[in-house]
Amino acid sequence: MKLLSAEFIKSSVSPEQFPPDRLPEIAFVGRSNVGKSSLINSLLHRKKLAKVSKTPGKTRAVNFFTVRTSDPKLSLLSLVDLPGYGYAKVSKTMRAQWGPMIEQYLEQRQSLGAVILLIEARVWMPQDVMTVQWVQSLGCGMIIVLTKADKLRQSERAPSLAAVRTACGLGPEVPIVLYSAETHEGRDALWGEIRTQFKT
Ligand SMILES: Nc1nc2c(ncn2[C@@H]2O[C@H](COP(=O)(O)OP(=O)(O)OP(=O)(O)O)[C@@H](O)[C@H]2O)c(=O)[nH]1
Ligand SMILES: [Mg+2]
Repeated sequence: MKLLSAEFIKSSVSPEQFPPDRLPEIAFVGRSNVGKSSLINSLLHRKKLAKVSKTPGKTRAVNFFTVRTSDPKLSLLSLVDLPGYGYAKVSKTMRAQWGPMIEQYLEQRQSLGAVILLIEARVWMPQDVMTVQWVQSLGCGMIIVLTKADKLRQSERAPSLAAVRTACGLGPEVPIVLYSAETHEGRDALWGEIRTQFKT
């Protein structure tokens, strides 16, 4: 599969601003700083399409990207970078706005074909487990990505995968991909899973 183009479409701070619900869509969900924006850049072979930051809470809006690929099943797609959850330092008002916006997006977006749920390998938390269970209840395709795989020792890789599968009560049908946005490990595997899981 070849990437033909990738472009930023718009940034929305409320559901009324979301672009039309037309293209098959993939959403990236996970805690602040887990690596959502970095993963989007890595998947798209771009360095700065989605804004990355060391400071958690960088992505404060819902950002939409449009991607064309040579794969007939994934020829025209929308990718959505959601703000991270669980970052304590943002103001209460902001958190009160984000939570419902993310929930509303995930529950109401008709064209949502798959959710990529990011969890940082080794440092996952109870909130991640709850999010996995909630996303599963939405009924769209779900792929778990364990991020920052470059920080794991070889001996930690298999146990990290197994620990997340057990903690989240995931059956073998839910794919978990180890990914590093630094080395791009997992990129082909993740595109393969997107192709398989995508509900059109
Ligand atoms: N070592 C390593 N660092 C990573 C990786 N992916 C992301 N990071 C770093 O983690 C930090 C956060 O990355 P972002 O991509 O901005 O995370 P995010 O989930 O979009 O964060 P918010 O927008 O705040 O929700 C940055 O300092 C990245 O460089 C990875 O695969 N390996
Ligand atoms: Mg981000």
